[in-house]
Amino acid sequence: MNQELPVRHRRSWAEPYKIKMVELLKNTTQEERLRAIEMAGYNTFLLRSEDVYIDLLTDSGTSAMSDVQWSGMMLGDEAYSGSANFYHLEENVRKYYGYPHVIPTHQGRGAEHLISKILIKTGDVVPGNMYFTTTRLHQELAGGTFEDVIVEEAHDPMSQAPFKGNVDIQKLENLIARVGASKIPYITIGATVNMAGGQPISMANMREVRNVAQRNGIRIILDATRAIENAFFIQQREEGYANKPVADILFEMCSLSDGATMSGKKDLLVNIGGFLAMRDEWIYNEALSLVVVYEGMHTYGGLAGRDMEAMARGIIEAVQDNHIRARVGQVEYLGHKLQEWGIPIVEPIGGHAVYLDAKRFLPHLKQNEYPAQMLAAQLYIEGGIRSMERGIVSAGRDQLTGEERHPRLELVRLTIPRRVYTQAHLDVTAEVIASLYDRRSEIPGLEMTYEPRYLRFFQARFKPKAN
Ligand code: PM9
Repeated sequence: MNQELPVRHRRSWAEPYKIKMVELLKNTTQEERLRAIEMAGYNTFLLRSEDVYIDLLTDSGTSAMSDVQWSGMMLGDEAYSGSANFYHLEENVRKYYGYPHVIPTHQGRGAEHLISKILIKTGDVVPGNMYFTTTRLHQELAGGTFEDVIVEEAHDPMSQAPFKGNVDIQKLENLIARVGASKIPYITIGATVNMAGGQPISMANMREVRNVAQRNGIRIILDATRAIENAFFIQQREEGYANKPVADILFEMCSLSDGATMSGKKDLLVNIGGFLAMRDEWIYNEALSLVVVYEGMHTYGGLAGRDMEAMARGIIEAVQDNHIRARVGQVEYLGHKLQEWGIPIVEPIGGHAVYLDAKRFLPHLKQNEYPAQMLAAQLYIEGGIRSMERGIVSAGRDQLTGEERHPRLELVRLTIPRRVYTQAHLDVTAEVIASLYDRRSEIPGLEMTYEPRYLRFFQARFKPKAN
């Protein structure tokens, strides 16, 4: 936007908010950070947050809530059942996402757990536009196998395709022909696609998937975690949507699915919360039975009334065009800076994060030396910046063979929390990355010293390999 104009004639976007309360940050020395990362087994998840200067680990639950959301927290109706805040949440999910039935859950994976248990039988296959860690694990624990049907461009960090989150329709049709529609309880559609670099799916592609699914009697479950960011990309890039509000695009996207799992900790600007939403009465009744076992009554699902109120109010703020433009604009600001300096990142720049391409950043390391894991650790040592590995460690092991999966993307995610950091923080981040890039050839690989059974990236430990 506006990039071609001389700077003085540009009209830049600015954040549509001002700051009322701040949290002070601690500066640490490089020696202190080296000690901290060693204690954390070279895993940024295991650092103490007080030892971090700029925290780009995740945008999950790390957003700054507005005064309107915080005042809503004081109106928490903490009744065991029938909380007024639940009904407010239900009303806003119906209005903006369009699903008639809503069950709150403590966060996104609570919703994934319920839908996987309800719909998947042993031996089933669940296609999707690239795996997500918790989503795939719940599908596997329910007896299913995940099959990736994303377009090939998604695996290429340099492809400039505008919708790298699209489903490859041919791959989907081949899969249905191979295993049979009766073995496919639903298709998971991620919007945006986190593991591909925050890449969007187009409305046209969602419509095509819908047609294939309807022809074969297969449901579609949308992972709506960052669907508002996806709707923004549709507005910016897809023909026919330039003049549509993001809220309308979101509603149309959801209309092409049968239900959704949601982590409110991302798009919806809250520190905790999620929901499962659906059209089908039968699924709703099953979810009503199961939610009381795993989350709590269906009118709170593991959340306090105040959390549901904050999420209900967050929905309204999150779908505003000026909010989402500034949110994605911040991510693009950091990405453009790194591009200008020739630092290898996933392109086009994603919606919630900039992803460093560790394969090109550290070409001297093999994938089984965990280059992205080490790059994330080095970023912390260099400048106190916390990021997250999204490569071989996150991909884990094949459930049948026990072998490590080797994803084509080996990435470090610099995730921007919503409404938290300023442009100056992003400048510092880019500068730290640039100085690390200058001494990249000195960076050694890692070996794993502890591997947990599930979702190993959260708690695995490593040590540098001797040269
Ligand atoms: N995403 C993230 O940092 C949280 C930690 S990593 C497991 O990106 C999608 C697309 C997500 C997601 C979490 C969940 C699970 C589902 N889908 O963390 O359980 O990005 O609320 O949501 C993280 P919860």
